Amino acid sequence: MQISSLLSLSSEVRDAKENGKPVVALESTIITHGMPFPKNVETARMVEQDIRDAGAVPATIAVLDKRLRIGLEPEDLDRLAQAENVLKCSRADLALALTTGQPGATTVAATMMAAHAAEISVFATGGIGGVHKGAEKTFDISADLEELGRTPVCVVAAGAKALLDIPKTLEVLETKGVPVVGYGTNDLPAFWSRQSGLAAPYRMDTPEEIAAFIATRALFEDHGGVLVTNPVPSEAEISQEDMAEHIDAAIRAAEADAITGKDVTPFVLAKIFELTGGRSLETNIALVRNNARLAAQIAVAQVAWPGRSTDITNITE
Ligand code: PSU
Ligand code: MN
Repeated sequence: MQISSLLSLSSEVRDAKENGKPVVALESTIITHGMPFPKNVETARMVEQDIRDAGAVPATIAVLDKRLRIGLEPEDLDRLAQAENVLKCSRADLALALTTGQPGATTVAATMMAAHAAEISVFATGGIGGVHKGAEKTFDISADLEELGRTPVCVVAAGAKALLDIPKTLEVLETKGVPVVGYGTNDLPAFWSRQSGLAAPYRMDTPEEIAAFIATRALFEDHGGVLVTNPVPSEAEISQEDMAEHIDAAIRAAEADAITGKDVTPFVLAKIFELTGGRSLETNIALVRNNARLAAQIAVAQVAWPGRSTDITNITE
């Protein structure tokens, strides 16, 4: 049996694959565990359309009926967004949802695995998981970082949320050999805010430059992922000072309720939405759409780059 026997492509993705059109992967945990209904499904639809408008094809990834779905038909997206027993699937959980038949939403880590299996190399999301504040005590480090270190997919995100320990997250990414690119910025974006106050390790200013960089990196075996951080549009930004107290309160609430493991991120996100009275949700929507547009531009630019060739007989001096 091969991984391809588990995949089901949407009609749109199948057509794109057959005709060599650029495809952008999208995760589904943001739909089921990251945003409340009905904003979650409205956003998912808008994000898919943003990708089409930029000349690429969206592939929202999830597990339904024991199939790893690469692209969801509109009725499946609605079904997923309203289902109540959805398993949050990271690397550890993906095969479980595929075996039991429980619907599964994919995190950044699991979406990278699925995208790679379907030969999709660009993926747009909101924010990645990272090293949580207090990780020196809790050891809470997202499997997303491990996946970025091993799976060759370019993830476009708005940086790391300030509920994470951003300096430690950067250190782990460096250890795992993940290039972190600031798109049009020298300062690493911090999700709701355009700036974290930390330097972005690299800066690139065009989708073409990013596509060329990915193609060069792909010439090496086991090169792993690339993280492109794209600042939220200024008009939707919330300053770090404005967010700080809400983040602290949300983390304290998680501690008080003894939330651990994979429940931490969804719990803290829901608490922050509640505390900001929906303002953080509007920012979240704006930045995901912005990332989808950039990911589509990168996927379009990649068409100019031929795939990896392992023929070493044509080595030149
Ligand atoms: N950060 C966000 N929104 C999200 C997530 C993270 O701003 O929806 C989701 C993503 O799916 C990410 C996952 O991959 O949470 C990370 O979860 P954990 O920290 O449990 O690895
Ligand atoms: Mn965790």
